Amino acid sequence: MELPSTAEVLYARSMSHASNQGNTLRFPPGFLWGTATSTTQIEGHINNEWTGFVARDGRTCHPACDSYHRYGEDIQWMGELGVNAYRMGIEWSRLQSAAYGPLDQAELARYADQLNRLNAAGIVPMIVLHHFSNPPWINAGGGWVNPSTVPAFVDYVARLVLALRDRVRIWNTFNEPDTYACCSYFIGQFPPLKKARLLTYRKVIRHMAQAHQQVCRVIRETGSDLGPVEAGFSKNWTYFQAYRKRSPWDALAAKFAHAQFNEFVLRSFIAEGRDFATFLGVNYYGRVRFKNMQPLVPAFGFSCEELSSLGVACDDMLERHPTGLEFALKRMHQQSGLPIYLTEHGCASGDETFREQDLRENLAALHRAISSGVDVRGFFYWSLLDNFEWQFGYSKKFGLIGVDFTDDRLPRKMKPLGHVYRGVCSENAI
Ligand code: GCO
Repeated sequence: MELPSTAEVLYARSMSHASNQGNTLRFPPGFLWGTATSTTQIEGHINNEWTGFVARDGRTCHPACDSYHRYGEDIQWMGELGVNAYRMGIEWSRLQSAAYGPLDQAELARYADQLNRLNAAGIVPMIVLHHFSNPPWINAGGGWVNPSTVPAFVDYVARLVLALRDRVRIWNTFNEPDTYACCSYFIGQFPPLKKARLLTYRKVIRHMAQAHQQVCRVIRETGSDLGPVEAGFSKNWTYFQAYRKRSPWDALAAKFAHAQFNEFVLRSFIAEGRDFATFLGVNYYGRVRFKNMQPLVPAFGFSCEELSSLGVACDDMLERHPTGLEFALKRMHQQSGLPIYLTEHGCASGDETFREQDLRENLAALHRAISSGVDVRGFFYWSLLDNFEWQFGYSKKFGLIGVDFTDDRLPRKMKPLGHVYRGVCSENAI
């Protein structure tokens, strides 16, 4: 761990906006408290590479939460939570039916209506332009392996940003390019289910980084009627470590994962985005430790009980590592020199007490990072709703609002953690 410089310490002391009163941790005025979702995971009625994909629970992404029709109700739930921001996707495959084609006006009007309602409710939208899905005609051409996807995406974004500049001020270019390229081309769990194609993985990252740079430029040049326009991508930061420090193979696996999935991606995107990005998005869940070259996480088939007997505390996906958040934020702030939005953190579990503890510990780590001078401007809880968790289907419960997927009417219900989060939003504190 690196020690802070004197200047950082002085800056931290002079910070008056994040304060600690008694046991209450106060966040800076104007801090954004939001939730996050993605199109494929909640909308339903979608035509992209996930449409025919059958998840491990035997189900597909249709109709998910049917938010395509029920976004009005979802916004009412956001009102119940008291959030002042919402990170949501706009689905490329709905808006363009061919490269360089016009935007579909009916689909654009539906998103415009959703944005009008959010803005009217005082909920700042942050729009994600790419979240693990492409239109079928992009996939038919090889997706992000094909360099011609870059100008096609830039063209689409230019049209979209121009059409929505009166409704959107914050644009999130790519969500977790690392997860997307790794799951699609290295561990074979996302379409097109390719394995061990390291060079392809790196090519996809490079193309996305180039597109990121170009769309940030387009976004900055187009501007927004709502105020200073913001643009940035979201990096998923996972700690990769050996379970036993002295195991050379596990150390090697961890080193490889860190180099490819953290360092290479950050370097590529920060270098490419240097001129035009205005923020860095960070998604943080926790840690993956390797034992006998196996990642010790439920997402790779271990049970939580088994892992807990090894001292590895997990939600239904990954190992929790709240203290790591503070250092991840410091490190990325230093490397990028940009303000940060924590664009995702969440916990999947049926145990709401465990989830509350996870939220408290992660917000405390976030608060420590802010107090020590890291410029973090908002936090988006993953997720607003229980939803379609990619290869796992509907079994991972990340929602603040529960959805009953066994009932065709898909009823929503506030969960205990939703009440806790409502308190955080209304107090700007925990
Ligand atoms: C990701 C995505 C989300 C996930 C969430 C929980 O990180 O994979 O941005 O789509 O659903 O992170 O795994």
